[in-house]
Amino acid sequence: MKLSNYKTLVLVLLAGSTIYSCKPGKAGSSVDADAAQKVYVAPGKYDEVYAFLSGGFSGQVAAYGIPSGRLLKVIPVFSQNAENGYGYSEETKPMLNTSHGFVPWDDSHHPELSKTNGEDDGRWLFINGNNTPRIARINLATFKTVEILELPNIGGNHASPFCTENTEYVVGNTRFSEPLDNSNGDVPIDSYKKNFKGAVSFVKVDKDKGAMNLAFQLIVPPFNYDLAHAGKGPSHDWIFFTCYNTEQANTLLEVNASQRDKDFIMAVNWKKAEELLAAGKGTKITAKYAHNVYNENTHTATSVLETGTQTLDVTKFPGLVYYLPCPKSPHGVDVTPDGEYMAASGKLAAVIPVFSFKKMLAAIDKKQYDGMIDGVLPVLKYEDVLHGEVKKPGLGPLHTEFDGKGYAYTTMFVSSEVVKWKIDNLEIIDRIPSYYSPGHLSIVGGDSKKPFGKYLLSLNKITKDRYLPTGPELAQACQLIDITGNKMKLLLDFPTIGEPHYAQMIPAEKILKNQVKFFKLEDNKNAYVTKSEKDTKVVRTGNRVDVYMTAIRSHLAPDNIEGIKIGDEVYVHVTNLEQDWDVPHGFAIKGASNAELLIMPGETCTLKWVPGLVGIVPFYCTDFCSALHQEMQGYFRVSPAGSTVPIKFSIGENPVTQ
Ligand code: K7E
Ligand code: CUA
Repeated sequence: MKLSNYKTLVLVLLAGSTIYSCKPGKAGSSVDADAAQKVYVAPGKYDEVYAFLSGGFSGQVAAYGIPSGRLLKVIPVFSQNAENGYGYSEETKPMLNTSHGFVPWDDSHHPELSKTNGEDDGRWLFINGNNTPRIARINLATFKTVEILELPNIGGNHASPFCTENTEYVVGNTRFSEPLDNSNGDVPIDSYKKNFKGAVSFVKVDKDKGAMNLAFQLIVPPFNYDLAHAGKGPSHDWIFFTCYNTEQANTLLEVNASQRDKDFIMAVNWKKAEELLAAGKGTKITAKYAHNVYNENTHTATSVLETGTQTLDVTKFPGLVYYLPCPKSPHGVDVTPDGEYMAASGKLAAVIPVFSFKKMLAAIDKKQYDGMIDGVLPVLKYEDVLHGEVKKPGLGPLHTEFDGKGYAYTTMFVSSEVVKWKIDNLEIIDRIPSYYSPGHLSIVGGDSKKPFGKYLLSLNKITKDRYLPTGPELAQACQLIDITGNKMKLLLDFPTIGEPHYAQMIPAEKILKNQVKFFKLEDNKNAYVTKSEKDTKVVRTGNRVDVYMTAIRSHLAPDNIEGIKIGDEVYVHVTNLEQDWDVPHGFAIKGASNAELLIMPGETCTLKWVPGLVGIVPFYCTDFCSALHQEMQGYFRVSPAGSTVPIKFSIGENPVTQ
């Protein structure tokens, strides 16, 4: 979230508060004496943990090694990435298709690891596109984005993507309620209460392949839905969403959506939704949304425009949703490893309410409600569902994770600290200042059934005075905290890309064992693959020219190409013939209004080039691949439109004689 959202909050909370200081000053940090030793990963040694941080407004995901904080890779997801041609190559452009056309950017907030039996399994990482609502899936064997599914009927895919216990679904909910896509959206904005709706998307995930499809959407009241977490163990069938703006305001939300003393946690019984759909109770509505899949055999993405989705209007099916009152504009909702408690964080609340799942079921049984929403959706009584409140936790609680030893850790945005508390008796055990204003935090496996504990990352919003200044915008901030002892210990600050909202951390061995080192050339099914140098060719079809090129240390073949004319569209399909780990080749053409290609061993990538000037145009490999990398180059000859220079290509002809 952006700081401006907090202006009112800060003012409200700071009035009358002198205990806490949220303002970055020249605070030193109490770094433990052995901190350096704990984060030192000797040259040649691997880190213990992978951390995947959302890039926020960069639209990407970044992978870091923990405890060193070393950046390992930026995984392009929603934004074009010139570094490796993602979203620029012909093969990957379709990944960024949407119902609005080609959208080369998004705002990514919440990475979510796939789960098996409630534990992180290291197979896939999901992440939300917040702005143009989408969910992406990254294959953690290749660190490539392999699927992006657009979500219809919603605006701001913020409460997303959260996995159910066995990744049966990844679920997303709307931040901005809006008229459904199949209705007339040309309505006055102040007809909000009448015409606007929320929609919860349930995306089914194939158990073996990971393939996603939008199974159904629940049509819900037009609140703003913020975050979610699925149940586990006893609460397996449920998923919980925070909602704010239950006032249903459509303007000046910082005031109008903060009127009520309590907003809600919406508890959804997704098993029940499945039963209703199986019984044919769903209503199919038209909706347009793109579904983009990257095939790892053809190394090519395809984009399909889907046309409809199943829906269930929750007001028509009793028992599908219940509301738990939750103090003041709740943000995060987090379920304990045993699936028994839900900790919620009200941004304007003075306590952290912790709800009991068992009590929630009992309250549902009792049917003594605290009123109904829209006349039919039960609101449970706060006292009936409450396990208890963490008192005086600090100011501006946002997000909570767990260490698996009975403790919870919550970020306090306004009072700039991480607070450790005990789940059973709700006592505060420890607090540690963070520098400054933490949003999410992440513990290794901290939202799963089996937290690994050990490390906590505090993902901070302000870095003033932490790093060397870099002009008006300072580096983004992250802090590593040791949670092995009773007291938390600050180990390390390290800067990150974009704005890291949330992160997921996982022991490295779970990812290492599946790593793909190169793509087998024999399995390459790209339509334009060239499997050996002798098959390289240049083919003209009208004004389209296809160049079938290969790359291997240290030449590109062919490397002399003539017969290209102004008015041509040239597609250069480069196959990297290497069959070894970490030998990508790059490819770039002078003046091409496009990025380079970075072709993995065994892969084929295509650069589209429309030559604009007559002359000789050099091309070369951009990745320093061998001692003779600088020799890995060639020339196109571009002739005027209507020229009769024939297509000609070669390598090694016209040798130099002394
Ligand atoms: Cu709290 Cu988008 Cu997860 Cu930012 S959200 S902090
Ligand atoms: Cu291939 Cu440099």
